[in-house]
Amino acid sequence: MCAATNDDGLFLGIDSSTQSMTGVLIDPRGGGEPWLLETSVRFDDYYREAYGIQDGVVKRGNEVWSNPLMWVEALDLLMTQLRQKAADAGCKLDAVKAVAVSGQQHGTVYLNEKAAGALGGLSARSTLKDQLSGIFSRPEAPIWMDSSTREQCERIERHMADHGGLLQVTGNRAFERFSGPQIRKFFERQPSQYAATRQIALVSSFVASLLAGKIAAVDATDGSGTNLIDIRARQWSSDALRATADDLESRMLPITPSGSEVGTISPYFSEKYGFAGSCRVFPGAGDNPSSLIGLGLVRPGQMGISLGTSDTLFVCVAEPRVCTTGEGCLFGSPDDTNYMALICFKNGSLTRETVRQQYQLSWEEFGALLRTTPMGKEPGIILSYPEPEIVPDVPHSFWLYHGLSPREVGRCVRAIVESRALSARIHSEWMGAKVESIRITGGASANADICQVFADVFGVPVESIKTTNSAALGAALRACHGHRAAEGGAASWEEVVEPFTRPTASTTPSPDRRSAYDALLETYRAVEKAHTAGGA
Ligand code: XUL
Repeated sequence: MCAATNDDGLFLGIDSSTQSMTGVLIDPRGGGEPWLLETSVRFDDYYREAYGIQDGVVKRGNEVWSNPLMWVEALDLLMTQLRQKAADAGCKLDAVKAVAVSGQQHGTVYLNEKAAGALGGLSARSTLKDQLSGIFSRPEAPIWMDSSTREQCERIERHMADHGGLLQVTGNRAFERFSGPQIRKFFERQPSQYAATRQIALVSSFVASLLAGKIAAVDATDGSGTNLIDIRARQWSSDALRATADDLESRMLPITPSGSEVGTISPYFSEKYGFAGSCRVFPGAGDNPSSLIGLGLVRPGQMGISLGTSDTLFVCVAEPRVCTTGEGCLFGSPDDTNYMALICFKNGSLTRETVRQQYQLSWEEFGALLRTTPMGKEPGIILSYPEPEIVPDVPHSFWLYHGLSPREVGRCVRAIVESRALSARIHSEWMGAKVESIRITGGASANADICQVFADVFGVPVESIKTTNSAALGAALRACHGHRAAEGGAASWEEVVEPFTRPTASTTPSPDRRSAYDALLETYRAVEKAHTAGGA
């Protein structure tokens, strides 16, 4: 039951991810057990036909996009669900003091000259969708799964070679999924639509704009996933903007610290869903940076792993150390001081899901096979790239079985999970982190057998927290921290995150398996190197 009165205050985080939109409402001063309420809209359940999506996206070859109008529609539905669930728990949305957004990183939303007026004039008598369908200069939003911009990446890198180098300036080499190369492709291929684009938002800043009823600034964490930012100054780099498209500076919104308020919530949400007019809106941040906060990783050296549509591994770092092998990323942390080093494997849940479906297993059966199949003297390896992969750089999809046959069901289940964990360990070596424990999140982290493999491969305890929606929780905690700072309270990040990020389960590594995995690590490294150009 919600313990908040209107004076105590609740905080809301909204995560707009690839496959769903999730809201997490928290009551930080509830006393006793920290209280949170979660609700989600899974896009395929409602919008599959209307927007032609599968798993939240549309694919054509290596182009992958989603539909920003679908996100607009989903926000109304999420708010309806949230109001109901909050009422069931005995509280009202007028107790929400502040809201912040988390969004899948790198995706871009193209707005025309009508957008600002339409956002500012929303009427609660109609829906968001009906009022905002005309604000896009491009109906699609290319997203992080798109890998179609290799040429644009090369052009941007070439231009930046004379201007300090893209990696050194922005903290990242040109990645096909990053916003800059995507914008460049749009500018090159659809010049008249580019000309009709007044502003370019990121997924997170777009959803924050809906909430604030005005076009919201981009926060430095999501800005650092664009290849357009000066990572140390946490501001747009004019050289990178010039390397990307003409007149881009006038189309990008200002960069703002994650902790500075965008404004108050639009009257649309107050009238329709009962939010107080004073409810603060904080900027949108990337989903991985939000997860960093949502997992409580506010001290340099702490590591998190998210097992979702993509698998990501990230570490909170004090210095902006770039990855010279070109496979890792560097983003700002939403604490506005530290940074986060990250690697992103595009083929996350799809690899586990493909194996599960291939043998028609339920998740319980998958977990049982993982538990009961012994490691064996010569464990098998599966290189699994159902989609072109980011890390290592694999331009064309393929599967490879090494030392086992697809007929060996139990060994394949074990190999698919082990191989993903070994890959995570190898490709995070550049971060140089001395890890004492790992916080794990994302859908697959609910599976204790999968957590055990990660604990054994890394040789450290793997801890999970109360929710697997760490990105939305991170947004809610950012809202809480930002609100307290705006009210003149000097809450430390540790204080804000601690009650919600205490480990609720911890998986201890087995010392015997750790040494077996040390040996298997080298076999995996060799197999990957032999079969992929970008192998370790
Ligand atoms: C990170 C990345 C993905 C997206 C989707 O660089 O591309 O993790 O943020 O969640």
